[in-house]
Amino acid sequence: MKTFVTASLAAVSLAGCAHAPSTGTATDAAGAPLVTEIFTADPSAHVFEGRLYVYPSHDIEGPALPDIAPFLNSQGNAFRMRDYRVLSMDRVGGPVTLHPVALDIDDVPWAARQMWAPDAAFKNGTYYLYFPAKDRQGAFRIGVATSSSPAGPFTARPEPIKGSFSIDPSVFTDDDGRSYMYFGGLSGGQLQKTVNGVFNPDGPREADRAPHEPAYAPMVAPMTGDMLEFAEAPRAVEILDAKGQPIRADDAERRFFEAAWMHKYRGKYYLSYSTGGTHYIVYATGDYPQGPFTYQGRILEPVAGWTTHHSIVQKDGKWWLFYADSQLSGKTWLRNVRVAPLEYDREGRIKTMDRSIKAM
Ligand code: FUB
Repeated sequence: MKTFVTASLAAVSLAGCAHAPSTGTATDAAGAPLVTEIFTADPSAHVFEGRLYVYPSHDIEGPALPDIAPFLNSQGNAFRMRDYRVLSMDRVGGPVTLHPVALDIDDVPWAARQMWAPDAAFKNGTYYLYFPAKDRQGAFRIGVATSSSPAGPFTARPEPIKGSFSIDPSVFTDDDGRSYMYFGGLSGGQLQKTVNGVFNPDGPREADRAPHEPAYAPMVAPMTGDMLEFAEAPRAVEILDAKGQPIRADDAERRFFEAAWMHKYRGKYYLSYSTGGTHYIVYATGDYPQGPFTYQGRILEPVAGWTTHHSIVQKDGKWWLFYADSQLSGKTWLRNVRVAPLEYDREGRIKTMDRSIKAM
């Protein structure tokens, strides 16, 4: 795990009232946290009704969850999240509203623990919140909840999406109206322990894959018209190198780990993701939403903390990278969402950003 040196960690109050919206913290294109009342991470940003909405994980303090049946052989037990709070703002740099609880684990009939990185979508007058959580058998599944408002509250469906597994759902709607879910995450995200959709808690570790084999890949599935189920069985997305060969399992600086995100720029599909233990956000491009994709380069250099997870959105003609780091807390599992301008060069390549906060 990477260690960052910060001479003084800010002492911040993160008590935050869960029941009332609060407004006032200004976003900062220079990268200040969007809110400090609570810890937030894994930001999925969208423009709904002309306003920027951010759907983050809500990190909470407390001891790591126990590694007991049926949650044996878990990793990531410090990420013990129980609910979702939505952030919104008129524009980057404007005041941020921290909305009340949008969905609580007690209101999700099938979920037992660990509500990790969510995403949201809008179709036919309804807002959809997609979220992973462990079920009572210890397997990550992906749920969906609906609302008439982008900030919720959301009402969860009684069962997870059929055929869903692992973590980090993100939903992209193409210009033709078709929507796709990308998902998956290694190690604690269980992708490597789910074969043909069946979760095996004693299944392989990521390291068990031979170095020369293709790396694990994010999954993709088209959504049904009502956005509540997969229209087809999920399949692995192909990520290739410049020679058309699959990125290999031992290619730690380029291979997929978690946090898949799709956006479209000048007619090309950009699949971005985290490389996990090498702590980069990287991207690959392709001509179709389900791939194949060709690796292009880095978007974000490592930030403070082990995880790195982002989203990319256009607002008022400008592109933005939402990301999170652990600079304020000094603890990997207590993060703060930030935002930075994202730029392309003339060929459509994304310029690499270094948002690491150096020793002060
Ligand atoms: O926040 C919990 C997990 O950490 C997310 O699902 C991953 O993407 C990583 O950020």
